[in-house]
Amino acid sequence: GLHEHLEETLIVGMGCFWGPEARFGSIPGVIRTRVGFAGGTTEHPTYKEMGDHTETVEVVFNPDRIAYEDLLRVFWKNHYPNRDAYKGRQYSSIIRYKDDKQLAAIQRIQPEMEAALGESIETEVEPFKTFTPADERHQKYYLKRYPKALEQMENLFPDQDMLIDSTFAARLNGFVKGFGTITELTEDIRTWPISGWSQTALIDKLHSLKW
Ligand code: MHO
Repeated sequence: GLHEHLEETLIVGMGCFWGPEARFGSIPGVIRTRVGFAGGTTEHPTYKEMGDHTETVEVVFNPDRIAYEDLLRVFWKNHYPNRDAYKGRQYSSIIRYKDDKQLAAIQRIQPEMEAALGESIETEVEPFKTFTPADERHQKYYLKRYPKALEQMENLFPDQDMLIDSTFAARLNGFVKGFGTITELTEDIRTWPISGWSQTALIDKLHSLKW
């Protein structure tokens, strides 16, 4: 569509995918998030049988508002990126880049993060092949711990896809995990490319939610 040039995608694995979805979902400029499986060859991976895939998060963002480089810094600052740190392939540190521009950014930021860490980084960096979304119960996992609040947003998220694709849900999923404040989110909503009326409706909803 018309706005496609304003969307770019980060695909990373950094341990259990619930936390990274909440963390990235809270960042202004991030449009939507999903958790799923990438990095392997097994067809039709599921949570129970992901084969050689890794738990990953797909972060769709507006590059005019947040740089891929900045998201890479968030990625590397928030997990220990060396392969033996986790319990095997499911929790590896991986990046799947979408184009040469992303690869160049990785090659610029990695040495900076290695200097900060004081160690070489072993994150597995390869071109993107596939991302398979995990089943619904894993999407916006922390927000789903608040069914009472979700009930008050039934009109916003009449089905699971609406919840999965929603910027508001991504922010709230971060908020309940401790990322960001109501004040910051209110200011953020005022910058979203929706009508002023829609912004006000979301802000009213945000301030009236009973958790
Ligand atoms: N709660 C699990 C991790 C789930 S994450 C989707 C645990 O702490 O072992 O892998």
